[in-house]
Amino acid sequence: MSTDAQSAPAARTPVVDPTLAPDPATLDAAERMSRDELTALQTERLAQTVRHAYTGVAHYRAAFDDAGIDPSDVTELADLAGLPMTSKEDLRQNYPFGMFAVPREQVSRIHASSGTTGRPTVVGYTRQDLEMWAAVGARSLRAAGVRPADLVHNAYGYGLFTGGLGAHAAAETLGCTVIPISGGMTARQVQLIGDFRPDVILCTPTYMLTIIDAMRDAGLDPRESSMRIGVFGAEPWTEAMRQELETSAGIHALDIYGLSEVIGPGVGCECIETKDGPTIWEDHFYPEILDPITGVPLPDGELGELVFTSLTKQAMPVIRYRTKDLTRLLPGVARPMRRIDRISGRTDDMIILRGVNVFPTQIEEIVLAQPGLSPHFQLELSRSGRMDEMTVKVEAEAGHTDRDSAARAVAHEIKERIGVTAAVQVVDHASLERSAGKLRRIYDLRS
Ligand code: DLL
Repeated sequence: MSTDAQSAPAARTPVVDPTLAPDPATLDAAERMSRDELTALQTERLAQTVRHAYTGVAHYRAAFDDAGIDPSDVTELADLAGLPMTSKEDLRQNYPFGMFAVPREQVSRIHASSGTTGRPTVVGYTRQDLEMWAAVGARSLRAAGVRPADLVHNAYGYGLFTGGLGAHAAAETLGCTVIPISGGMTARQVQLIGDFRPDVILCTPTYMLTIIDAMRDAGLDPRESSMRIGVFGAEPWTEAMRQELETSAGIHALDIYGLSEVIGPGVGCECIETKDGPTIWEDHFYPEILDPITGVPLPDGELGELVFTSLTKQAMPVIRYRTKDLTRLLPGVARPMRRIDRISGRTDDMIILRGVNVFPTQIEEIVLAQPGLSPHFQLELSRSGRMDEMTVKVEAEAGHTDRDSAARAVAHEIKERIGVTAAVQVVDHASLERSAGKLRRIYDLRS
């Protein structure tokens, strides 16, 4: 992926602040394993998972038989490369419960993606899966600097979305007090943050922007709030957004990664002492990076599509599930397990504008670096004749008047750094739709 590699965010040099690290005695045994011990555990669990998926799921049995693979052939991690991949489409075709590897009565919980296009993606969990999820979630929050007894304001949406209940169980398991506020009704959230004085907030990065704005609207200074840490995920965000959230709210902003098909929030999480991209909890989720076009595995360090094989899941094991998320695998720093770089985008969200690949995260970095502009922006795609056009609509900061020069500066940076011409409209403060969870960035008016 040479063009995307050029546009990938630069790898950060980790700034290690050991004073923020959790007490090593509180880490899970797997977080302290050597690479060799981890490899042995992964190998054993991979063989079990492959057998379980083959026996329990007709889809996997057919896919393995078609590829001429017997589960007993899988004896080492390198054998993964020969196994068939799984896509969201496979899950849709087996809607609703066809990917379950255990009888439905053994499934304790169902979640599902919102499914804006076509059927939703359904996922299931046994009791043991829910315990594993809560444990990796608790591990994630601890890595992010959350501590037992912290008061946690959980503004991820509750319901079929895995964010709310997933983060909830994680915080309870760590020993925190949880406020299950869910998303929306932002004025009320601001009121309760003032009254309850939480230490931690859990929500999407764009919803945190909404909360920050609402605090200011209420005449409050977000930097004066009780909150110390925010654990943000469920949508791509940038290093520039981290700076914005940290300075506007006076918090540490950490990146938590996950997806429903693999488990939910807590597939990996950033460590507060390094803030250098989510550490993947490799004892449960085995990551690979593939060339998104050819499907060929790429070495660590190269940018491509993230693919996961679950190693311990019972209800819905996944073999080489293609996430469509673009990133690269990096060596472990705060833990021996590998990290991923920030997700630079999803293959789904890649805009191809006159032959150039553009990701919303690239625009985010440019907008956030421009004085006088707020972090709220949208991308509108339209067609004039045979030409595709992109308009960046971005809000001016309250009181900022020189909109023309801000618009020109953003257009110039887009041309310089991405290589495409875009129209830039600086619109009124508070005129664009605010996020209540996962924000929609792209408005495609072409069809
Ligand atoms: O969004 C799970 C989650 C909830 C993660 C809360 C973190 C916090 P899904 O709805 O299945 O699950 O969406 C998964 O969201 O494939 C990515 O494209 C995106 N995503 C999740 N976390 C991040 C992140 C939840 N930290 C999809 N950075 C994934 C970038 C993320 N993208």
